Amino acid sequence: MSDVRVGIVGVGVMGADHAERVVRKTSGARLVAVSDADQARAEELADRLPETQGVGSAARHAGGSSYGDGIRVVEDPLDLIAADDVDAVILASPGFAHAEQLFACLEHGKPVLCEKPLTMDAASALRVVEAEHKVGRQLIQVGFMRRFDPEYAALKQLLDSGDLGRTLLLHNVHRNRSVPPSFRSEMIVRDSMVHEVDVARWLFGEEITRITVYTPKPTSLVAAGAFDPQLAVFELASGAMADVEVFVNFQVGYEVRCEAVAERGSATIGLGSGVFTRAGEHWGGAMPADFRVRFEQAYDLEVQRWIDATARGEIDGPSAWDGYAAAAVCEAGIESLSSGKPVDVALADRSKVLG
Ligand code: ISE
Repeated sequence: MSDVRVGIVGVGVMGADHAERVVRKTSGARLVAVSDADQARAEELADRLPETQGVGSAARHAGGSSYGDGIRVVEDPLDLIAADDVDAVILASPGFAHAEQLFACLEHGKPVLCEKPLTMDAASALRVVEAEHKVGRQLIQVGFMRRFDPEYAALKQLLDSGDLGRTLLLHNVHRNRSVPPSFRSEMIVRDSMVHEVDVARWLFGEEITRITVYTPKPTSLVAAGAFDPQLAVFELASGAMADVEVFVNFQVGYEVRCEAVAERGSATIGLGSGVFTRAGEHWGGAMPADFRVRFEQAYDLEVQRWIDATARGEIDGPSAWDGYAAAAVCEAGIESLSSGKPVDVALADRSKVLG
């Protein structure tokens, strides 16, 4: 079977990481084109990547030989999406560019793994869901990679088994070492907290109906006026609740934890209990520097399973609806961030939209 030929739009931190992943670690895939608003960055990446690609890909079956044709740099992302030699697209461009690029993927029938957020607001995300529905098959998978993390997957399995009874509460912690000054308070909701929004919907298997975002005393280590950390409470349709602390300038390292409280016990993941050392005058383990390190395995599994599903003409992960539902919660969250009040989530009726 021939490889899925992948094009990547946006090769900043995440897009470049995915490019390395497709080229070096993913079987059945070949990176053929990249595009970025910063052309020099795209060229530098294309030059840096090896010509021989893949783990068990056609290149390997052919004895590991190079295909001989390098990775093309395409100036206009819409040209990359339309290109005949691109079978599937990874969108790692900034969120504000997603809507137009997703519509182009749908128009050309291209399967797409779209980094979160799906789009910038609920209305445009719903238009994407409706447009995909018109195409008649699921082409969009959203990059909520935590669903592929072995720890999160084990937690989901445990909760779904019913061994602990019904799940009642989730307590989440989400800390980044630091973010650039351009990462505004709303982005903490839309780009960071959105992960817990998806985790809560996924673990409980139901929608979030209301969100309150509190703004505790801010850190003095970022520009005045930034709301960091934030504390949010999600209310779910059944009355279950989830809380999350998101603190993106924590200074120390990357830390993501989730504790589920159920009727007959609780379960916690993200304790980082890898190798524990006693050396010098320290004891303990290492903290990952950022999400690429902490969720490396999740990203690898996500992309491999997306490629395998693409080859079968399917998706295998969070859908456009999941991206839309998260966008609707974040929109309400951003409103709550400024009002300080609980805000109801306005979500379209799924059965009416998807039939
Ligand atoms: C980033 O975009 C991510 O997706 C990370 O998982 C998250 O921890 C970070 O806060 C976001 O900026």
